[in-house]
Formats: sequence, structure tokens, C-alpha cells
Amino acid sequence: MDEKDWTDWPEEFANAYRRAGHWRDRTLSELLCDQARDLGERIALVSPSGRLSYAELDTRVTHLARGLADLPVRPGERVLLQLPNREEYVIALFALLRIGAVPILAPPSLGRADLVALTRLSAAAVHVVADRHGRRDLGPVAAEVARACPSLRRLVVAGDPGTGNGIALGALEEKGAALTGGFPDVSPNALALLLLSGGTTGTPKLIPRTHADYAYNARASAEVCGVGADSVYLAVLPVSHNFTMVSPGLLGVLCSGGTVVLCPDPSPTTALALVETEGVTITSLVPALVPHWLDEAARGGRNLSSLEVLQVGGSRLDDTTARRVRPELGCGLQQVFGMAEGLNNYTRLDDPEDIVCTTQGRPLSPSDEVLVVDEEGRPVPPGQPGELLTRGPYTLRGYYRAREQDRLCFTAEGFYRTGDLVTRTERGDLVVVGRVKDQVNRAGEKIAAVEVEEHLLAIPGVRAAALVGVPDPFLGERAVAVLVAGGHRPSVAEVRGLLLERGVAAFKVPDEVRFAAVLPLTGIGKVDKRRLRTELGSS
Ligand code: J2J
Repeated sequence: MDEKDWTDWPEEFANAYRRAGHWRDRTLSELLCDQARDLGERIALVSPSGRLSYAELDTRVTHLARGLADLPVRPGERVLLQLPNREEYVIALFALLRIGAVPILAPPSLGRADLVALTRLSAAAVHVVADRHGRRDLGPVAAEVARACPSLRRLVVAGDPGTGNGIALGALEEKGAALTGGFPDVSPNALALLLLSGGTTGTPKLIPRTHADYAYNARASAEVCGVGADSVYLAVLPVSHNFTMVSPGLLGVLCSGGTVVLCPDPSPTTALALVETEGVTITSLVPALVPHWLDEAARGGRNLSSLEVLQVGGSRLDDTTARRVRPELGCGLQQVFGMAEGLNNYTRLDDPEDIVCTTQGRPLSPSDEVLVVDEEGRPVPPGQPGELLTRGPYTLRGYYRAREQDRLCFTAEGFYRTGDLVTRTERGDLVVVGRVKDQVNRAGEKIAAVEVEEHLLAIPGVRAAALVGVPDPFLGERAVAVLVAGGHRPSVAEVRGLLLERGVAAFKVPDEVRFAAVLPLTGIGKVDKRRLRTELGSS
């Protein structure tokens, strides 16, 4: 690990987290080895490609790890891992961890611009990508990223590598099966992987997570979520998302000896069929998917009796929908207010129904420190809204290679400024009431307004641009671009076309485009987004 790349926890905190038993002496890859030894034939992973026992999963990981090391992929090298919910994701993730490489967990939905920015920031040496995602062929984008980023030496493709320069992941695994040899020693305190931050800036930020901190996040979450060896977790949301990874997600389930079922597409029809056939006990959704699940369940025909817990998080679940979950789906609801930066809040499985339906839970760990503060940084009393600050055994102390940004995102005492406005009840439960960060939360997917605004400003004739989230019955928030245009006013379709051409991910393209003569400003001359949101929300 290069000390200069990110800020680690100070020694006294690290020691305290070890003493408390939070941080242990095993890497994520060793945890899988332990399970393969102890659980052998139990089913670890189910996907359209078949069922893998813990032993089989571990063997495939070892083979691919040898194939990757032979490429070579070296310890400490960053690898862009961009795979959807298929078994290769799990195999490649653990294979990279086993050889001490550092995967960057990138969702397949990212656009060229995101991938180029991430590669430049991390100097990633290898891109592991699926041949396709849904109807989208990912090959051409991968080729463009490779051309734009000289650090990328190799392209590894899950599926058909076509005629490009990619090597088939399957071929690497096969080659690795014939190789022998050990793996490097990896410290549990080393950087394990990099997660994407929802972001508030023009360029993406990466979140460093260590083996010890991430393993603790997963293990402690599994405990709070009642996950054990009999649990069957359905991964509906993209597997590269922190929610699906550790809250408790696939890592929490695998380190508890349970079974992970990968849902190949997020449609409720596919998902509910899998709940029945695989006996799913727990799954996680963003609020925007919940009404679709309720509708699909109301159609009948599916036995959902195995389902014990529906976790909902990523954006605010409204209280009315929350109250429908138990009676209509016949399972418990668990609200999850988490962030890839660290802190996870959960309503507890034995909390009164009222708390479960109206709050976003409380911190996972007794060592999580949370403060709710006013604009001057002074703690506010219970019930008063303020910004949530936090530090703890699985919350970052600094972003990856972003010292400048860190000064804004962390207090001098190392608390992470979440940008979320919350109230805290007397009992200690948090309610998310708003946001101070300049971000749109579109159906749980985070869009940094500034990033999209920079692309909007590149459209000929656009003099000023603001992106705001406006309440939407289906998405929670939809992204509205407000433009000040000189002559020609581009249509939504034109804006869409231009942004996609610039490599912006489809989910970040504004849902709506409005025009204004000027943008309203605050007293200090910044665009008054609050006013824009209110005006747009009421028109
Ligand atoms: C309101 N806002 C929420 C909630 C997240 C578990 C669950 C979710 C994420 C996640 C995650 C919210 N109500 N229940 O990483 O491990 C908003 C907040 C937060 C931001 C983080 C996990 N749950 N949010 O959503 O990194 O604004 O993580 O700061 O994508 O989502 O986004 P992200």
C-alpha cells in the first residue's frame, strides 16, 4: 500500500477497533477459504450458470487467481471490475483479492466518461468487463476507454471477447487450472477494494476499504439482519453496489455460510419467481422497486412464504409504502440507511412496527460515532434537523488520491460529512429529512449535479445550467436540467443524444429539460437550488 494514496485510521483508533474484536486477522479471500474448508458442499452461489458449493467456488477462484497472476496482474494493482449480476463477478472479485490486486467495483451502467475518469484517477492496469449488459454491448465502450487510458494494459471479458483485444475470462480460468504456486501474503489492514462514491464533484471519487473494515461491515451487518447458515439472499440490485455487497449483501451472507442467489435482471417477475423456487429468506431493494413488488405479489400465483426480511434503502422510503410491506408481502421490513463511505444504519428486526416504518434505523456498530450538527458544526438537540457526521471502524478517513477534497469532506477530528440532513429521535433512531450535498438521488442512483452540469455547459448555446432533483412518484426524484440558452433551445432528445455522445451514463441524463432567462442566485452568488427545486416541484 502506498501511504500517500489515502488516509488510514489513526493508530489509537485502529488499536481500539482491534481490541473490540471488530477488526480481525483474516482477509476477505481467507474468509472464503475458511468457509470452503468448513462448509465444503453447502451451496454458496446460485445463478443462471448453475449452483456452486463453497468448495467449488473456492476452486474456481483459485484457478482464475492463477490465470490472472500469470497475465500478470500484480499485487496492489488496481483493476476495474465492471460485471453485472452473474457468477463471474463473484469469482473474479475473490480471485483479485486472492492475488492482492485491488478491484474497483464499477456498475455496468457507467458511461465512457465515468470509466475514463475512474481509470485515470486510479491508474487501473486491467479492465474486467462483461461482453454485454441487457441489450447493451459493452465491447465498444471498453475499447474506447482502453484507447483513452494508457495505464490499461489488458482487457478481460466475461462472455464472448469478440474480435477485439480482450482475453476471455473463461480462458484465463482454464489456463489457471493447469498452473500451480502460492499466492502473496496480504495484510488484513491493506487496501482491499475501491468503491464508487455517489459524489458531489465534477470528477468521481473512490472510497478505499480495507479487508478488516469491510469484513467487519459484512459480519456485523449479517448479525443485525439475522443472517446465518440457513439464509438465502437474493441479489436484485447491482452486485457492485455497497448495499448488495456488505449490508449484509453477498459478503455478509457468504461469511455466515448462507446462499447467495444472483438475480439476472431487476424485474419483479424474475425476482419473485426466484424467491419461490430458491426459498429466498432476505433481499434488498431501493424504494422505487417496492411498489412494483407489491403489485406483482398482489397478482398472486407465487408462494412467497420463505421471505422473512425485505430490506429497503438507498433513498428515503415513504411511510405509507413502508406500512404496506408486512401485510402485503407477509415479511418483515428493515430500513437501511447506508453509504459506500461506511456507516450503515438499520432498523432492528425486533423494533416496534412504528419505528420500522417511520425511521431509517440506527448505527450498526457500538463503535460508530454519529453527530447531528448545525451549519456552525454545533450539535443540535433530538428532533432538530442537522447534518449527519460520522466516524467509526468501517467509515473511511479519506478518499483515494483526493487530499484536496478530503479537507472539505472531513472535519479536523476525522468525522465524515455525509451531506445528509437527519433528525435523531430520543431513542437514537435517525430520520433522513433532506440533503445538503449537491446531488440527485434518482431511484437510489446518485448523480453529482456538478458533473452533469459540466456536460450541459458544453452544449452549444447553453450559457448556464443547473441540475436539480424534483420529487417524482416513481423515481423518488427525477433529474431536471434548467438551462439558460442563447438562441436555439435544445429538446430533451437533443440533450440526451449530446450527453450520451459525450460518454455520460444513461442514468445520469436529465429526465426533463426546462429553460429560464436566468438562474436564481443565493446571497453569496451560488445557484439557489433550493428555490429551483421548490419552483419546479410546484409547477
Ligand atoms: C434516505 N437516504 C438514503 C435511506 C441511503 C446500504 C444501503 C444504501 C447504501 C447507499 C449503501 C438511504 N434513506 N434509507 O451503501 O450499504 C442516501 C444518503 C446516503 C447516500 C449513500 C448501503 N440510504 N441514502 O445508498 O453510497 O444520501 O449507498 O448518504 O449509494 O444515499 O449512497 P450510496
